[in-house]
Amino acid sequence: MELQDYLRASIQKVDNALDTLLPKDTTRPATIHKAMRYSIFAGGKRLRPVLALASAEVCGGVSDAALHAASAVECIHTYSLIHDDLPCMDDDDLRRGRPTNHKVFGEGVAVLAGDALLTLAFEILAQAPTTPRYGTATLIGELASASGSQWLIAGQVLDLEGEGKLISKEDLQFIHQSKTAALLTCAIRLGAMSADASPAKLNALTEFGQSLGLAFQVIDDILDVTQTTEKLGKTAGKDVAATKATYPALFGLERAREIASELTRKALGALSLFGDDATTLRALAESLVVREY
Ligand code: GRG
Repeated sequence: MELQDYLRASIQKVDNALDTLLPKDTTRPATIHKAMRYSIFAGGKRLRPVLALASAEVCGGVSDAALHAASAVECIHTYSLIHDDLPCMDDDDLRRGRPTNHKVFGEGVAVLAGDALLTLAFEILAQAPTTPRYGTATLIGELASASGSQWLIAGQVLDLEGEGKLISKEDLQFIHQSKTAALLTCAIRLGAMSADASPAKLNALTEFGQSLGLAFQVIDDILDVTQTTEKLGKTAGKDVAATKATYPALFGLERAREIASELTRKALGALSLFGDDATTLRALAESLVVREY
């Protein structure tokens, strides 16, 4: 199947799952459920859920078994975007091509919509089918760790503290690993777990996720300086305006591009164990390095 067709079919499955798993927007209190659905269905790329589905398949499983994991990770991702856009964080007006959650629903409801998506993620994952190797506690522990104060939130804290400061290459890499690569890797690992992946396959996919996640954030840094707000669906040039440490700021645009390609090659190398079974994951990784938004 061509990558575009695979993406279309997978995104449709994920959207259907999210539509079933999120409370209806008429459920009381309607405001909070409208706000949650507003950001979840705002047209994100659904990269993390698609990676979860493809990782289940590469381990010999079926994508449907990974839908709870995929949806849970997308809920965490969307909560982080809603909170990141708040005036007390990045203070942004535009996300996924639409006014940010707090611009539409107000700051109080936006905070609560983020909180509710964070909590719902664990409720969804608690309902995920389990396998002989991976029970509910393992799945929940994976998501809690990736979203917690040593990964996702660590990245955000260091990002906030690093504004306007000159930071080292090592610190920048740690921020990117924490705020981006950890959740992306978690999506991949949870997908693999839904297929009862062997430890060797899980390790290979973890390495794949860590390199791909870092490459994804380096490219995100590059797009912030090379693309328009219209194309990105979020405000371009924010990193420069906030004097944030980024790969282009630290290494220059050309070297940042090379680093993204090197990381993508490293990610592809981690898939060798899977041979031809990893065609979809390879195509996905290759498409990310040339993406324009
Ligand atoms: C816990 C508040 C809080 C934040 C954690 C994730 C994060 C740190 C902040 C969000 C903003 C940001 C720059 C995150 C880095 C990860 C990233 C590139 C997010 C955008 O992901 P895409 O491009 O977004 O996959 P879509 O909208 O397509 O889903």
